[in-house]
Amino acid sequence: MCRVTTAEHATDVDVLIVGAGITGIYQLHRAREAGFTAQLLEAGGGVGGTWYWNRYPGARFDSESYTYAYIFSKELFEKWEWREHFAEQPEIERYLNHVVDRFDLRRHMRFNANVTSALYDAASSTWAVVLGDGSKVRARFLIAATGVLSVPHFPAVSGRDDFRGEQYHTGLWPARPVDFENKRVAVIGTGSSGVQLIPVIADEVASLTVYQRTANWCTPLNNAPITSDEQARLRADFEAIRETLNTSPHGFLHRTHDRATFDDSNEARRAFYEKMWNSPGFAKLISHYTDVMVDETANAEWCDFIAEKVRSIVKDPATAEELIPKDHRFGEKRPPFVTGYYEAFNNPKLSLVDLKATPIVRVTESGIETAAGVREFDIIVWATGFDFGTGALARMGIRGRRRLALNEHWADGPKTFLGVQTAGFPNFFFPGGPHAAAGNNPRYNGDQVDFITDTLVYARDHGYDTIEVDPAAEERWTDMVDRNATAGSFTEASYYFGTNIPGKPRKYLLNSGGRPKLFKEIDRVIANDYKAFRLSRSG
Ligand code: N01
Repeated sequence: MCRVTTAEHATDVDVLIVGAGITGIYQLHRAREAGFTAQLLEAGGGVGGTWYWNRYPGARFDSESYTYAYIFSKELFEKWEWREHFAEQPEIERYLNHVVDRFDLRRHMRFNANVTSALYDAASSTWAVVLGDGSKVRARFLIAATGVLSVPHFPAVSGRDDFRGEQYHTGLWPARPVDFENKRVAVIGTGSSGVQLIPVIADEVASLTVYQRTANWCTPLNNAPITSDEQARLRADFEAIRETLNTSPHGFLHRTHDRATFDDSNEARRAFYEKMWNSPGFAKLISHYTDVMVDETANAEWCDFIAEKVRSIVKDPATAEELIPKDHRFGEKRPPFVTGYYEAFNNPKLSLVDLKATPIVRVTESGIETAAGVREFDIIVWATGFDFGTGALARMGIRGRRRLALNEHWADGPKTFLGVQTAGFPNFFFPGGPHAAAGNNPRYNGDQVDFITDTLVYARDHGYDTIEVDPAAEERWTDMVDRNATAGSFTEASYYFGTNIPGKPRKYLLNSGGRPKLFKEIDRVIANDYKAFRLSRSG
């Protein structure tokens, strides 16, 4: 593959992957299997990506473990027995290390290898990549599997550096244990990370103050150990499970429901809501009434049911009211799934601060000052989210043709074809990045990795070494994403529109066409002999 003209531009590898998360590991495996030389660079000290950095107490899957895991190998699926339906971070990290070793991928990986710049050289059709330590790698293809939730966001609160106690971000959690025993702890943020962490540390701490700006529609995860009968059934059903995960619109095993909210009597609806409340994870979205996300009255009925549940669990009525969202409906933001979250507020050590009523003024040397006064702390946890979708790609110093910076090309928001390539940046791919997400992460990221690998193989088989998406194809896909952005349930209340990051363009960052649209477009590309791409030979 490495046809180059000068020694200066000789490639070190055919394929250079950035990121040892679930997508990068799979991309490395596929590239190796397809016969390319490959290397993977990872900024962290180990394997896992999101599941390496987010090691805060309570971090776990909210997709079923066996639906989030790799399904490319029957032997792997059979060999690895998940302990719980929704595995906790340490088990996930062990699993990903197991995969890396099982498929002999570690020798192609470099850790603590932070990419600081990546420059496309048009003469040789190669990428020159520079790392934080000054070392360089030249590759034919650059594949950034850098994830959507990999750049933690710290809000611009004054005095953050003045605090003399310990501070952590959930997305940058240290590998050593954090000792919460008898500490006065503040948690800022009540998204999926905050609400997972809070109940897990509640018993240890001396006091726990939860700083909430927006209440969330949390519903139970309903986790459980996987019994030996269930393990046997999972093994026996592997082919059917794989088929469903590879073809369903969301990449889950949950079945869709066939009834709308008001098809049922009040009594039947109440029983159905109880069933949903007790169902695992994302079943509450996928297996719900067909109109719950689209019909306002139907959505309000379900929200009333959740609010009633919160009031029945949380003993202090004022706290219960504060925990019930009043400014958005269920599904407008990504709903978190919880274990013992509402119950934790019955612990006298917990208190809730409503940041809409009393905003943070500043962080002091010893605590947090709000409009209501100062509270002192030993530990502050920032569970304040991420620069979603484009955050990591924007920080890698990527420059394409004529040294155009990716940040400039995307100044008004990402432009992509299938969420895998952008025009003007030949031989550069970004599976699992913006315009990709459509359900269970590893499933659509895996679709993209498969498509990218097949495209590289096609190019090699036809004697091409330069692959660049046609601007018209990019425009078509980007228009589709933007046009359908408001057709789903998410609104600008969600960070999926970039609204949590000051100055970020308000553009939809998921694939609003969903997985069916991705499948359809991939089929079209293949049927048209990859004409959506300009394929050429360098030199
Ligand atoms: O981040 P978030 P996250 N002052 O952005 C608040 C995945 N995930 O890390 O809503 C005060 O959801 C902010 O308040 P508001 C999952 O996809 C999965 O929790 O903007 N508060 C919000 O409460 C998830 O969606 C799992 O008003 C401020 C919180 O910080 C994604 O990661 C587990 C603030 C941020 O919530 C991100 O979740 C964990 C400020 N200035 C995460 N700025 C699984 O279960 C922000 N906030 C698999």
